[in-house]
Amino acid sequence: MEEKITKTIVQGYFKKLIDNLHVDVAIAGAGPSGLVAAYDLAKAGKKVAIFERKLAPGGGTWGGGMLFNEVVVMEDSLDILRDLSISYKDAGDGYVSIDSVEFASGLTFKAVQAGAVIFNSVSVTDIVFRQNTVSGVVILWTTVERLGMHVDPLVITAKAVLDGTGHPSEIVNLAVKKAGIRIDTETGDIMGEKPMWVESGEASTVENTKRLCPGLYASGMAANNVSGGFRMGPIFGGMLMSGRKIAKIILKDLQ
Ligand code: 48F
Repeated sequence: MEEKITKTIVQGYFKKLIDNLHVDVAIAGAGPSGLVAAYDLAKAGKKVAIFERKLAPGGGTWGGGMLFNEVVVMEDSLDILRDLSISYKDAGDGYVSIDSVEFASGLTFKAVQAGAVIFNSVSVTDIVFRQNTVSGVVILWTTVERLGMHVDPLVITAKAVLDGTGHPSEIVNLAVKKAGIRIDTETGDIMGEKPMWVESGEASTVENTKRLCPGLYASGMAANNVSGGFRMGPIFGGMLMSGRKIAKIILKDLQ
């Protein structure tokens, strides 16, 4: 029995890994925007792999606001919640409230059920940059990254790479700083997130969601950081709509 269990885990994991060495879309970060994008892309028949640094996917959703585990969404993104079968309570004035544990687990479950594969505890540490196009991600176990061990990474090639890493926009940062890519922002560089202004941040998260250079896209707070949007705190409709918007853009580009 001991051998059977171990063999089943090892075979199952390595089958998943080998099946995903080349994907249509590689997503860095399993936050709300990355998970919605993964769900839509997988549902549309694309091969999608998400690489998430932490053990638990869900990004900044679990803790609600200041560890009070409720999140707020405006009614303009209710269609996405319904689509994902995530329940919500009317909070009046056009807002709804969601149990953040249901939110995080629902987004994760739906993305995986749609066919996206999540590799958790795996960090994206670099990009593949070929012929002026972002063509994949370089991955490493988070434990190896955190311990600073001198171990070479592995590579996943992809037709499109989505930066869903949240506030630090780590993948776009690599593209700009390491590959010297001029990205599609006012300055051609990362403009940096502005302080809290909820209405503006919610709107600009969706506006700033776009392709930044051949092969590279950003969603959620990564998109906002890159294009200099305001932050918005524990309201998540913009993240959901950003994920949906970037999935549409990527699908169009892959056609
Ligand atoms: O930050 P995060 O939840 O991304 P998001 O979709 O949503 C932002 C909101 O949660 C919140 C907010 C809105 O109200 O302000 O912050 O933009 O999730 C980002 C995920 O990416 C992972 C990180 O662990 C988190 O789960 N991540 C970050 N860098 C890497 C990474 C990396 N280099 N490789 C893999 N995963």
